[in-house]
Amino acid sequence: MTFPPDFLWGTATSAYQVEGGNANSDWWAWEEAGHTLNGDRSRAACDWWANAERDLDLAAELGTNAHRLSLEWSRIEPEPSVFDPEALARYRAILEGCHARGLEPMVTLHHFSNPLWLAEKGDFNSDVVVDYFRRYTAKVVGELGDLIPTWVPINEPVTYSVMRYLIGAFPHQRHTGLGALMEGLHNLLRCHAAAYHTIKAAYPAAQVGTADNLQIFEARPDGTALDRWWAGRVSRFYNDAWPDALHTGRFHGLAGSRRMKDIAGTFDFNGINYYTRFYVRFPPRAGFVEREWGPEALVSDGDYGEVYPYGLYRVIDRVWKRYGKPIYITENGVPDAADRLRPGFLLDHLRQVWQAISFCYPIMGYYHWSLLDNFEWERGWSQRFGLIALDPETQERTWRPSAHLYREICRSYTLTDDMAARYAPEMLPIMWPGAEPGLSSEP
Ligand code: IFM
Repeated sequence: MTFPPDFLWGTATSAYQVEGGNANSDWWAWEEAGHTLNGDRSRAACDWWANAERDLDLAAELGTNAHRLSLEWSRIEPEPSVFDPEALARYRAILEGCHARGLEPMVTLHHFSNPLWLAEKGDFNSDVVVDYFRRYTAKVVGELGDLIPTWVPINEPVTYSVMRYLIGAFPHQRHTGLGALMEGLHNLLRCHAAAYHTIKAAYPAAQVGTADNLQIFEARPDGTALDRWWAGRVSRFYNDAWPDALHTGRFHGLAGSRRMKDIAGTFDFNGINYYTRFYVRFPPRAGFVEREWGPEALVSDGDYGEVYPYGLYRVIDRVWKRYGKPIYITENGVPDAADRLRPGFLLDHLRQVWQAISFCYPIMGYYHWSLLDNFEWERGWSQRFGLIALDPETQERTWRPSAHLYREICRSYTLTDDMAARYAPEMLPIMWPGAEPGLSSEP
């Protein structure tokens, strides 16, 4: 299974999860207040603020040619309207480091973390956020724009809002509940549009898009008609509300829709962060989705979810049919400390991407989440998504078998039965039924 020669092979990280020491962020205060599993703290995380270059070297050794990273707003603007030249210089060095290693950067401006001062002003539940976000973006564009070909203003806005306002697992101020969620999403959309126009005014050729957490929501096979109806509602809100709004300029909330100025068409590509499938029942029990799966399902660490590769093909198809834009897989990965599932996960998800490309869906690149284990938000260090294992105490890095597999894939632009035979033999009958291992590598 061969990929196009201009395909982008990447890994993805986010600033707060890897940099360490982000004491001006609302997440730092949230950790201090004891809101993470086992009281875990990010502390030095993967030590990127001091030494991102060590891991960029690993990304290059992996054979990748792209990396998705984010900028930490609370470092760049530690106080309202005060920008830190040293932080900007450090990001310039990191971005130059990407280019020097042949890693094309995709940069996210907001990945779940806010400056504390902004949180105190009500962040996305206050109108002031839009102007602040526009100014922050303008500063980044002015200082770093020459190094950034591809931008994502906001990572996973719907997930972020659900985690804050409905589940309460992410830092939030006074505001929770559905009303606050809708208001927050509305302001996030305004921020996205402000960033899009700011970037495009300075760099018309830059590509600006989304990174939406798109999952499969469906009724269990033995579910009722009501379950199926509810699954459709949940999917339309969770998967479609944000990209639909950017596409049409109309935001469909839970209680009706409203037209928004200057947002229609403010994306050049769809970024898909795909992880799993959720079964949905009506009436919902806790929250609005269930964590359940069939008896055969492969389930990742901490019951994060089932491994459901075909779901990636399904979300690609949905996004292409709705929006017709180029597509990047901006995240895809699995928490799997023992690397029990990841090799097969990689092969089978990439097979879905290959199949979509073969059917002429415009998939431009794939960014595996994540390059190395990092701080997994409210679940702290309990979930290990890295191709490379990290011991946060010693900062020791160890290649998991799937890192070696990904290197073979990135270097050869292929998936072969021989790779499956060596890294994930259980995939042979699934991906190459009837094949004898090794045949595809014969001349
Ligand atoms: O670690 C997160 C990331 O920050 C956003 N997408 C999902 C990942 C795994 O949960």
